[in-house]
Amino acid sequence: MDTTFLDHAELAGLKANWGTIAADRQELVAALVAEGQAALFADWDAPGTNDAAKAAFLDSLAKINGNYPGGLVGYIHNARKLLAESKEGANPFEGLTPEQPEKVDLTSFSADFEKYEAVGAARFDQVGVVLVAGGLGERLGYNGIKLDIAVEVLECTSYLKHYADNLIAMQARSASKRPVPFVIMVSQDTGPKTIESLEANHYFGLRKEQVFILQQELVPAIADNDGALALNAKYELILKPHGHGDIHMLLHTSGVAAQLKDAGIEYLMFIQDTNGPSFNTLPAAVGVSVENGYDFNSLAIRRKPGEAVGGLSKLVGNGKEFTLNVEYNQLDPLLRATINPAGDVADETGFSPFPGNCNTLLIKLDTYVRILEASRGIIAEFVNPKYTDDTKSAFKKPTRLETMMQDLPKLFGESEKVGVTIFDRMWSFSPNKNNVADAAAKIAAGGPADASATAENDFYAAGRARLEVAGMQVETAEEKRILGVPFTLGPKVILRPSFAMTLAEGRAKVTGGAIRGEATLILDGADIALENVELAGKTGLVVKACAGAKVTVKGRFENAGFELVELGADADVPEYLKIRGYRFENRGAAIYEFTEPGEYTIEA
Ligand code: UGB
Repeated sequence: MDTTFLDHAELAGLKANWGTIAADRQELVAALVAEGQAALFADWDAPGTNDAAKAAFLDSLAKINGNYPGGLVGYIHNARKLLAESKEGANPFEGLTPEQPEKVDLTSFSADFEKYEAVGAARFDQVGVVLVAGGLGERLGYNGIKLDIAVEVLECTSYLKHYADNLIAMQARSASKRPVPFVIMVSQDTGPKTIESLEANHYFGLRKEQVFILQQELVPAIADNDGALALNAKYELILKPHGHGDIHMLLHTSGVAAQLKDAGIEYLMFIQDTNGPSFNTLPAAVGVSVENGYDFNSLAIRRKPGEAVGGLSKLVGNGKEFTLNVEYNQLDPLLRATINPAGDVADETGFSPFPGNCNTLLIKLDTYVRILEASRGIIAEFVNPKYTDDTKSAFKKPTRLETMMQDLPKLFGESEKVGVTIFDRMWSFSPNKNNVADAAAKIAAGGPADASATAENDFYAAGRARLEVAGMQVETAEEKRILGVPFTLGPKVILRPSFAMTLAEGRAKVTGGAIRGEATLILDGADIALENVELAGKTGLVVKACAGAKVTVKGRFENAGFELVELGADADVPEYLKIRGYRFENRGAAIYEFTEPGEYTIEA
């Protein structure tokens, strides 16, 4: 190797240490110096001083080099190119005008909805689920991993258990009974606790082999437009998160995407860590993708102008058109520059004309693997430096390359088809992202709260909707503000996925009946049938039936049920309660559990 570069005065320390550096590390250092990164190695201490720190520094460089397709040199090249574009003020939407994307509207439970559900439900064993869970709940004020938070506090089901329950329910319904692959992307921040949670709970009934944990790594921060890697201190890089788009790189580099394709999986459904309703939409979304030949199906809601979800649009111009998420911070300027000088505002429907991205994505695996191979999984990186002034020659603080998972269609050509499926918000999108104070402020400003209480509220609302479709009479209780966040007091309905994954299943299992006010109904089991069941007041009824237990429930139940207890802002309670401001107390709900196969009747 040519080591003349070591003769530079600033590299005298490195030169003195050179003989102690392993050959592969020497190669990497030389490559970095050739890329203008000599500052990383300037002023090294003499051998014998800080040797452990030097070794750790080289280890960290080697690790990052191995993780990123194209290595550190590739990362620096990508950074330089993107930073040059950013400096020029290149507009990524130059010449493009937003139009309506191709979309299927499933905001009501129409015959079409059920047709799509039937198509999707027949393919449960051809679907894998990818959960991106590398983010910390900083906005939420929760110290653990978000997957451990309870999606509801009647039974305190964590998001992770809720997702696992859905996978198990999909498996139970498929002809092949093949385990549904479950890919979880974690980060250094969330990985250990995610694994701990899975192991402590015996993988929530999943097989360990069906769960693929992929860990995203941090990327180096960049100090200037030349792509100089930034140091925190001598021998220590500044590292930052690369974004949820890492999932594509990891599915490629791990070989998992190709492996699942070879195993016969046809679609991957990508979901976020705390969007509980994702599985409500899965059967119909799969049906839509199959029927319409979508390679990429973005699940969406009617977006409120200004809300922090991207807008889905077809961008047309420069002889091309492609359907993309325009991230929430870019939508307003794009609209102002093109079709509406007023920017991100409502149309006559009261919503943004552009459907809001739930970031629940259904991707056809065949197409996906092809795109991953061509791109090595590096999907539409971008950079967003904060410059010190208009000359754009220096940054306020080091920046880094980022990537978002919804940007995959940026790599699509004419033959790939992108569509949008719009669902009712309660049914499809109720993330748990904000602490109570921020949620209350968002509500006061007229926006969605996206908080623990609203996520739980929508969980029950989806249960009520399923009962209503099944023909049960549902009378909703009043809405209350708890610490400024709205919560409907009832009925609180949890229909576990074991009971129903499609509207048709609910319809087949529920006949007549009524549920009103603050009543609670929890059903968990494949073979439970309700015949003219009535629950009024605060009555609570919980029925759980193991596989092979066939339970028929009849009559009018009356008991003291579950009572909501408000906790106040300063209550000394665990964080999962603090982030919602209430808990439930069982004051005498009827609870039936059948743990042996057989035929049972519960008659009030
Ligand atoms: N995530 C990771 O796994 N790794 C990371 O490095 C970062 C995040 P945020 P964001 O649904 O409301 C997205 O931070 O990025 C996971 C869409 O871009 O909650 O602000 C993380 O664990 C936006 O269009 O969201 O915005 C979580 O599961 C809109 O749809 C997920 O990525 C918005 O989500 C999202 O991370 C939304």
